[in-house]
Amino acid sequence: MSKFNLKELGLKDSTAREFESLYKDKYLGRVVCEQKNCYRVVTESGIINAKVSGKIMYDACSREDYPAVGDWVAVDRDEDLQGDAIIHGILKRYSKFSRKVAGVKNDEQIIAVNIDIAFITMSLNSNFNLRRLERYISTAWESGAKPVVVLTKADLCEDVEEKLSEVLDIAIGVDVLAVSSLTNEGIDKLKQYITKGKTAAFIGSSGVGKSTLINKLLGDERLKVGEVRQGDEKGKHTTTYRELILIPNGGVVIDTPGMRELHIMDISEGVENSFKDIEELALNCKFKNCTHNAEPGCAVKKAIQDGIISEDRYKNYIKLKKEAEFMAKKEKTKRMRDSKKVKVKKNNCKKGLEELV
Ligand SMILES: Nc1nc2c(ncn2[C@@H]2O[C@H](COP(=O)(O)OP(=O)(O)OP(=O)(O)O)[C@@H](O)[C@H]2O)c(=O)[nH]1
Ligand SMILES: [Mg+2]
Ligand SMILES: [Zn+2]
Repeated sequence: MSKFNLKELGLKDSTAREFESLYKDKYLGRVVCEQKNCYRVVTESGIINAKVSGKIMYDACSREDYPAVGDWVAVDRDEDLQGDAIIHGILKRYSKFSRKVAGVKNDEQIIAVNIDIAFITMSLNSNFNLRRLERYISTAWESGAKPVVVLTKADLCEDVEEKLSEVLDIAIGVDVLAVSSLTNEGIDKLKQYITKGKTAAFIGSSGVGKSTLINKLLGDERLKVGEVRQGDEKGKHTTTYRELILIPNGGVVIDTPGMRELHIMDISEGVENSFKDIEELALNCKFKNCTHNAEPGCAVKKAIQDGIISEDRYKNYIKLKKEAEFMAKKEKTKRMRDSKKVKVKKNNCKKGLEELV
């Protein structure tokens, strides 16, 4: 008898079809948690421990080639009584929210995959920052998930309406909610997004109340919630790993550890989507290649002068565009390097075979 219904766990028809065509003698499961190369995977029969196959490890060029929380995977068993099950393949991802690892390396860190909604959480007190929000929204658009802004701790804010309108001005085409886990304001609205079969991830800085909100949705205190520092109200990084949680009578949510900074990968398309207002204005510039600096007939500069868009928003747009372009170049070089690596691996295999014959 099945314990879990995979559709309720977010399984889409396309993924189910892909699995059936590729893996005849395997079981389908979803990664709920990952800790030091050890995965917890939910299948129809229950939750099991699993590891990746040697082939996945051998073929992997980067982090992207390993399973992440939210992934659908093909496992060899649906029980782990005789030891960890083996993950033999990762099904195609329909969305991926990732960032660049902090520091000089350009490695990618995957925050969540196969999510329908990215709840961008920001508190209405000291964590409130429109420029940071633009960065998160751009990344969310790039991820393929629908961004929804969740402004938390409404009970601690005296000018909710004003802040809401500031956010609505910059979050073009994005739903924005103000919520409070203390007074329950906005919680019903939030619940409407998390319906059966949908997957939503809570993403944002530490201490904004992501785990508290998920506990609200669960109706119990399952997730650990932490204090915030006195003074700047920064969180203490209470959640330390990503986890996928089934909401009774609802969909699936992913809790994520609070981020210090969101370093971006190549999110060029996401930036274009987030800053549609500026992109559209730029079409009216006199010169096609206008850099919106000092050219005559610049529609963007005029909009700034007329107060239609703020100078800060414009500056952030330029900054994000440059960062994304830089990362695009880096990623291109890496892809070329990886394809060479794959070729070398293939040649080595061939050589190995030839020597055997
Ligand atoms: N006043 C008020 N406090 C809240 C609200 N939501 C959360 N808090 C408090 O904020 C603190 C941090 O909450 P968490 O849920 O741990 O925050 P988090 O975003 O999960 O933080 P990390 O796990 O560190 O990323 C806790 O002390 C909560 O009680 C709210 O709506 N109003
Ligand atoms: Mg947390
Ligand atoms: Zn211009």
